[in-house]
Parts: sequence; C-alpha cells; structure tokens
Amino acid sequence: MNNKTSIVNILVTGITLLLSYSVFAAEKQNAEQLYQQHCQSCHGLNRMGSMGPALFPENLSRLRKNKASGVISKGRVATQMPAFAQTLSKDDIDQLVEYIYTPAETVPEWSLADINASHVQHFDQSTLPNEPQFDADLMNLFIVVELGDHSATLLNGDTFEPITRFKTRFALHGGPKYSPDGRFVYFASRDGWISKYDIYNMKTVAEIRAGINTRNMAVSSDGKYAIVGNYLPHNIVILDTENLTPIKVVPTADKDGKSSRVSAVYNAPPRTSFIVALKDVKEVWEIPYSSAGGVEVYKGWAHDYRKDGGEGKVENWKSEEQFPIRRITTEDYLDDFFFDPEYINLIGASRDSQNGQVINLDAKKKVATIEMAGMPHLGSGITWDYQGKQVFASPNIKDGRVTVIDMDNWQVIKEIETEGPGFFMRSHSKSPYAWVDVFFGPNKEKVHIIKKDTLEIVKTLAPSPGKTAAHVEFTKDGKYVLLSIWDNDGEVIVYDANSLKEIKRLPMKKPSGKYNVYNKTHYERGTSH
Ligand code: DHE
Repeated sequence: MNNKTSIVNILVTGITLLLSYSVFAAEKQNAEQLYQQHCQSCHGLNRMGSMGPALFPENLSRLRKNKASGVISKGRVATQMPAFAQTLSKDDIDQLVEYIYTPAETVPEWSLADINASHVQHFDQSTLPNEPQFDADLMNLFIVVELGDHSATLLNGDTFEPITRFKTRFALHGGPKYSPDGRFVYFASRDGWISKYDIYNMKTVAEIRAGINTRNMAVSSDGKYAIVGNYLPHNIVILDTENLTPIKVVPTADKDGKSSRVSAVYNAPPRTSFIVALKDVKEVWEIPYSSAGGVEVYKGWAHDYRKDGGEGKVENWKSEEQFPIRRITTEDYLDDFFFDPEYINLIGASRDSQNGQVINLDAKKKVATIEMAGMPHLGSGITWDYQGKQVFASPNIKDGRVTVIDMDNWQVIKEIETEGPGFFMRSHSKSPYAWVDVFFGPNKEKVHIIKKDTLEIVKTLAPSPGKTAAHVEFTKDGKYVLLSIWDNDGEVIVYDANSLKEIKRLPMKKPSGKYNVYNKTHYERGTSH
C-alpha cells in the first residue's frame, strides 16, 4: 500500500467515524427531544421519575429492550402509560428505547445530606393545641386524596360535610398512613416528598424529600417511625415521625450485592416490624422497629439471630442494632403483595407469572402456590368469612374476574366474572357486600357489588356515565360507602351500604383514594393496610 492509498484509507475511516458519530449524536438529540415532548411530563426532568417511574438502565434491569419498545408502542396495563404506536414511528420508539437504556451522564443521587437539606418545619408541633379545632367523631373522619389539583379533603364521616381542604405535594400515590391515635396523617408523593399533617390543627407541620422517585411509605404501630421505599435511589429511608427527620438510610441490595428498587414497604402490626418488598432481586426483608437499647424481635424469628448459631427460638431476644434486616429469599420476583390478617403469610405474585406464591414469613419459605390466571391485583385483596372458613379475594388487572381463594388450603373457590379488569376491592366486616370496580376498558363507569355469602354479583352501578367509578371506603360502622368518580369534574358518592341507595354527591377534583381513620388504624379486614 503506498502512502497515497493509506492517507485515503485514513480519511475514509475518519469520515465514516465522523458520520456515524453525527448520526449517533443526531439520534441522541432527537431522542432527547422526543423524551421532552412525550415522556417528560410523566417520567420527570432528566428521566428522574414523577407520575411515572424513573427511567435509567439501573431501574430497567427486569425489562428487556424489545419489551420496552412494546410498552412504548402499546402502553402498560394497570398504569397511566399510554400507547404511542399511533404518535411515534418505529424509528422514534427505537431511539427512545436506546435513550432510556443509556446511563445518565451524572448518576442521580439523593444522599442523607440532601434529605436533611430538604426538611421543612412549617410549624413547631409543641406550640400547637392538642385538642381538635373542630367538632366531629375523630375516628370517623376521612381523608380524600384529590389528584385533580393535588389536594386533599378532610371529611366528616357522620355528616359527609368537608371540614377543610388543603394542598398536598404533586402526585400523591398509595394510601396516606395515620398515626395510631388518628391525629396525624402522612402522605407520600411519587417524587419523594413525605408530609406530616396534623388533623387536629388542620396544618401540614413538617415535610421532607426522602427520595427522588418514591413508591410508598408505612408507619410503625407505635407511631414512632415511618419507612419510605424508593425506586430512585435504590434504598429505604427510616424517619422519626416527630419531625420527619431521617434516622437511617439503607441501600437496597440482595445478599450478593445486586442493587434493587423497592416495590413497596408495609407495616406488619403483630410482628412489630416493617416488611420491605424488593423489585429487582428475589428477596423480601423484614425489619423490626426498635425501642431504646435494642429491638424486641418478633418471637417467630428470633432464632435467626441466635449468637451460638443453633436452631430454635429465643424468646425475649433483643437485637443490638437498630432496624436489623432479616432477609427472606423468594423463588420468583414479587411485584404485588397481600398479607394474611395475622401477618404470618405473605401472598406475592410477579407481574409475568400465572401463579401466586404463599411465603410463610416465620419459616422463611414458600408454603403454597396459588393458580391465578390473568394478573391478580393482590395489593387490593381483602378477606372475609365464607362458609366457616376465611377467604381472600382479589380483583384482576388483566381479566374481568375476581378470584376467591380458600385461605386454609390456598385453592381457588370461585372466579367471579366481571365486566372488565378491576383495580380496587373493598368491604367492611359489618357489611354483607364487597365492592369491586371495572377500572379498565369500556365499562370503567361500572362498579360491581358482590354478596359475600353467595359470591354472586347482586348489583352493578354506573353512577356517572362515561366516567371511571372506582375505589370505595366504608364509614367506621360499615353503614355507608363512599365511591370516587375519577374525573377532574368528579365526585365522591355516598351510598347506604345495606340498601345500596345513593345518599349524597360531593363534588371533588379527580378523587382517588379515601381513607377512614378507624378502619385504617384498626386494620379493618375489608380495607387496604
Ligand atoms: Fe397504585 C396503592 C403500586 C398504579 C392509585 N399502588 C398502591 C400500592 C402499591 C401500588 C404498591 C400500595 C401502597 C400503599 O398504599 O402504601 N400502583 C402501583 C403500581 O405498581 C402501579 C400499577 C404502577 C405505577 O404507576 O406505579 C400503580 N396506582 C396506580 C395508578 O395508576 C393509580 C390508579 C393512580 C395513581 O395515583 O397513580 C394508583 N395506588 C393507587 C391508590 C392506592 C395505591 C389510590 C391506595 C389504595 C388504597 O386504598 O390503599
């Protein structure tokens, strides 16, 4: 090869590299623009998450690229993710997929220092009266979350009159959690803000940003601690509920160090522990919450921590570490959860499986498999007594069915056919009925009422034609039911829970969940926990 040829070759290679770099740069720029135009409003600035989850390779480890293009094209069942196949070309979708699987130039971090710096103390709790500043049955109050304008209403559950309405953080998700006495309510927003609201004084007293992209929170049964589970960063944050100051931040990774998002966190009252469900690894954690000087560990698993390595339980055992972690290995990923009322068994299912797994938390192992077709929404499951046994029922977010399961042998007793996939299910121990919505599809305006002792649908309501009717909550005594019409021009409709007659309509802006103080603080079987 003479000098001339090699110069030409070098030039050609250079130009090719330059061209492919320009194509890559142009595609990246295009993807960034597409992201801003179509994705940012839900998935947040710089992919950090907002209404939708954060989109970084670290958060997509369970989703293959071809599946990701399917999600962008067709939308994602049971989420707010719409289908883009009509709006974007295949090329655009491919570029977006590449973009979200590209690591961030600077890794988004939210350190303990960031959490502390975000803390806002709106009021000094000690200066506020300890008596409620309104007259109502404090156990029969409701908090109604209104997503339409990011507000919440404090509602009198006897008169069905609003007591006050206040601004919340943007995009709350999951049920707000009450302190055991019902005085305080804690909210979590999808972008990590935790707010403490003093119901007696109708004031938000403190706030802190515990994460960038948060799943949910739980409050301990003694009311002292709150736990927050995050998608970004991959961690849990334990807060002191007094002022919401952070006590401990624990990165979430399995025993081999593989990092994971947190699916959700729960309080397990009989175990005096938090349960942490991890999303990207096959582990569930249990974390007892402490009293000073060590943690009284739930007797069912004290043997895990025997210093002599021996078998068997140790009664009255205390851990020296505050919030020790007990790892429970699972056979499959778990995306959705339910606990039996005793909090001994966890019923979990992965999004892609046709089965539910029953995991005994004491024995740390799977004790049964439940055949469940479609995609059961275990998180919305409830229990009741049926023909002398305890049953568990769950709506299904893929198929029109409610699955009823015998909790003694974990066999399906009945699949109740509904007019479409449902999201939320509710009852009350004093009510003969269970209510389930038809959240998805053409029948979203409908709500079914199931008689608990026959497992038959006895009535179907469609109170606001064309508008989604979903999520009910009962009053403390189980005599009335409140149903949401999920629309900016929406309502909460009050029904007599026995005659099923409509009593009242309260205008609200896209009311989502509503939460009765008594039912929540007493872990009523018919409601979510
Ligand atoms: Fe939720 C609760 C997960 C989409 C409204 N949702 C929960 C809980 C979990 C969960 C783990 C229990 C936490 C708690 O209450 O502390 N939700 C998920 C998802 O994984 C999913 C499918 C996808 C996602 O976007 O995260 C999802 N959820 C939605 C929605 O699209 C809903 C309908 C509207 C919204 O607010 O984003 C929605 N989720 C709710 C509500 C609750 C909830 C109202 C509390 C129900 C209750 O009665 O306790």
